Amino acid sequence: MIKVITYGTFDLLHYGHVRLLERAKALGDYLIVGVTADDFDKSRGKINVQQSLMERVEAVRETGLADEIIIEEYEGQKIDDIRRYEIDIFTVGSDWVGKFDYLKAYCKVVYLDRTQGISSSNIREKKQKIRLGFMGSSPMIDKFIRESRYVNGIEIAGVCARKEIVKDKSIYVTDDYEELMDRSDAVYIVSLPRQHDADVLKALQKGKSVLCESPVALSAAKNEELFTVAREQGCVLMESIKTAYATAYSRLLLLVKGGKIGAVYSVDATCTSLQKPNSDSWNSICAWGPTALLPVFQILGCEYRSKEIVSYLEKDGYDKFTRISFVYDHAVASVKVGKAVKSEGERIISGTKGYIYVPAPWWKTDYFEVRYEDQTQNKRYFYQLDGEGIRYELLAFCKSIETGKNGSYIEQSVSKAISGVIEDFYRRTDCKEI
Ligand code: C2G
Repeated sequence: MIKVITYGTFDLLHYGHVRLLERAKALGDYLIVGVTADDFDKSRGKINVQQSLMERVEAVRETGLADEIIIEEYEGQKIDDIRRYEIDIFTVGSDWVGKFDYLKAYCKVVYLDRTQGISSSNIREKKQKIRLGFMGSSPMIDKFIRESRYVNGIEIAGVCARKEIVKDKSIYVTDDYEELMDRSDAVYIVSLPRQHDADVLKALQKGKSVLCESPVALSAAKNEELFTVAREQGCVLMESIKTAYATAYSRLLLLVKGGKIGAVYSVDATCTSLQKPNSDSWNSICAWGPTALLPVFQILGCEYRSKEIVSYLEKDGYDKFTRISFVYDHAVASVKVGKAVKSEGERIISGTKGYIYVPAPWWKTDYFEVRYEDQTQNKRYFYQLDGEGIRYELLAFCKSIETGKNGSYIEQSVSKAISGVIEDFYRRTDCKEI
């Protein structure tokens, strides 16, 4: 019996894929098809895959061409599979010619002509594009513009900011927010925090979906009102904290929630970056507070018993450094944020079985360790992070707009709690100064 194997993403299965599978099948008596797992696709830069792994597996199964379907999850798995399944022939489309010659040491390698004129990315491109406008004179604008180019279906509508902010001179720049919104289907807002709620409301009232850099609003009530308006308008309102979209961050949350370190009794997070304050500066609690608070609220919840906000304030109320301590019914948390104080940007989650250590800069990490009393049990995790997580955040935003389903990785309760803490900072509630 001649056993053949081939691999692919098989997203939005089309006749190019089917023809490949038919010819692969004809090479032998038994065809194994390896469908790539989401994480594996992400690690090799394929972030725009529309269908879930199971949808893609089902589509391949429905062709009736595969005698067996396996999942391709890691680099180098092909060699393992060829040995394990005693494969005689590896085959793949001619767009890969030469790339798998190394497999000739294990089996015959056949490159089959790729079917011209069709591809999953062409099909994706045909989808309705989302014209995305960018609002705010912040260095984040350039990062988001650059990252939006990795997301199928985004068309850059323009930027409302000071001209010098936008490095790419081919992009339309205006100082008129109304005009920007008229050219856009959705906007990314990174104006000054005190402008956020007004900028968000204007966009929602014009029927534009919004991805707003956290905090969405400087009060819990205003935060809630904006999400209500979004629902009434049938628009998406998503909080932007890129850390939430880093694979390592979301995998860490799953491990914690799955009990990997036992009951969590403490969450500690520090975020600092020295920056000379100027008129456009975000203060420490707005610049870093949302990121530092995210793991606290996502792990311990938003119902804390008490908190204390201690800040090192300038005369104008600009906080150069702020520490926020929380007491929960069965846990404590502490976050330290600073734009004029430098510290170790680490995150530590302490539990009854062990703890998780995330090294600096934990907010754009691709790596963390689960550590135990018996150090031989320690585990290290690495998940590739491209673009600090921004492209995945933009992808989630676009998918939310296309599907009408909330694809945000940040619960609305967390968004509201973040706005609530910042509201108390400005009201000087639960606050002290040093
Ligand atoms: N294919 C084809 N004709 C097309 C499109 C795709 O013959 N018009 C072939 C590809 O060459 C590949 C298979 O169909 O052999 C699956 O294609 P994709 O789903 O795009 O996945 P790809 O990443 O190209 O798969 O590690 C090997 C890769 O996973 C190959």
